[in-house]
Amino acid sequence: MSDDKPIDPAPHVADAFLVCSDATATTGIQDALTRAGFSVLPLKNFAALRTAVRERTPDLIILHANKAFGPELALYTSLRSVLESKFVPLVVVADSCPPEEEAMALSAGVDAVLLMPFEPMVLSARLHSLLRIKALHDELTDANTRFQELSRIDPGTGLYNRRHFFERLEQEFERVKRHKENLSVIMLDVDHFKEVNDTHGHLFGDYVLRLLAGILQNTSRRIDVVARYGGEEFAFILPSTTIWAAASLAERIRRTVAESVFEKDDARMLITVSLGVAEVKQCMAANSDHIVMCADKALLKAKAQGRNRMAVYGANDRTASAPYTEDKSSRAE
Ligand code: GH3
Ligand code: MG
Ligand code: MG
Repeated sequence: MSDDKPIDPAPHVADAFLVCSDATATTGIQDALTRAGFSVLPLKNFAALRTAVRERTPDLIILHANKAFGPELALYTSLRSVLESKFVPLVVVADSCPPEEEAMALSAGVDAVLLMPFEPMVLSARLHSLLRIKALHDELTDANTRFQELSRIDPGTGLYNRRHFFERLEQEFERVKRHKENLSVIMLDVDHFKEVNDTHGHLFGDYVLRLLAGILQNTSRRIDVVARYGGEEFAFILPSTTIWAAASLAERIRRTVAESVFEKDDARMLITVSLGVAEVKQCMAANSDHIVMCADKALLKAKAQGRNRMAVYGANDRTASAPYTEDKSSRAE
């Protein structure tokens, strides 16, 4: 193992945490690891390892066991919960290890057991083989995370999709039930959107929806969830928001959209939107679907009253905002 020659480290390949209470063994293992290209952080015991792992995640954890390590094993394998989804190979380097103990260690989650004295070349090869598995695992985890993110996003607008909308609404609904807070929802539908497609084609229609999505995102607050519900319909979750604050936001959105010009090349259009607002307590919503139904009813009211307006569920019709003075509904220019 360790010899007197100065250590000639290989190019850095990975970070290893080495847990070893014996100074001589630490030096021997650390030398071999350094020659194999590892940066090594020596640690005296499990408590030190636990603290170090909370600060940064190593690529590999090596545990030196100079006596029966069975009783300690549960402590080390419990680290998996601290590391969460990250895969960090756990290797035991043991002075001796009866087959039953080796089998138990591998079953408990240890990835390799190596016996002392080890051949540095074999140690290096074993650790590199574990790193290859780790690299594959990390790639898979990253791809999975990217996939999870993409599965929540509407590709046409970059906003959250309907699936994410309902997941979040469910969570917010549970929170409201526990903490008795306000929770409002806005449903928005573009007025006479068919005319946009009919006048300038579907590609321009897609472009208008993308631009509109940006306006909706910029007009709402960071804590709000803005989603494309489907087609030319959008939905907002407004946590900790009273019905009147939600109505005021809906009115601001209505006005901002009506004042925006949607243009590309020779195509130029103004559009308007209708919005329905509902609040959980006000509509006595029993579940997340119910609050969407209430906001939908308010939206229908806004449409029936002439479009380009917002309406509040449960309030009388006078609470619907006055229509925008100039009628710009989907008018081609
Ligand atoms: P209303 O004021 O009653 O809502 O009228 P509307 O024309 O907006 O409603 P309608 O439901 O009749 O038409 C909606 C249109 O939205 C028809 C559909 O082709 C169009 N649409 C839905 N999704 C998209 C999309 O992703 N891109 C484009 N370009 N058009 C879309
Ligand atoms: Mg619609
Ligand atoms: Mg519409």
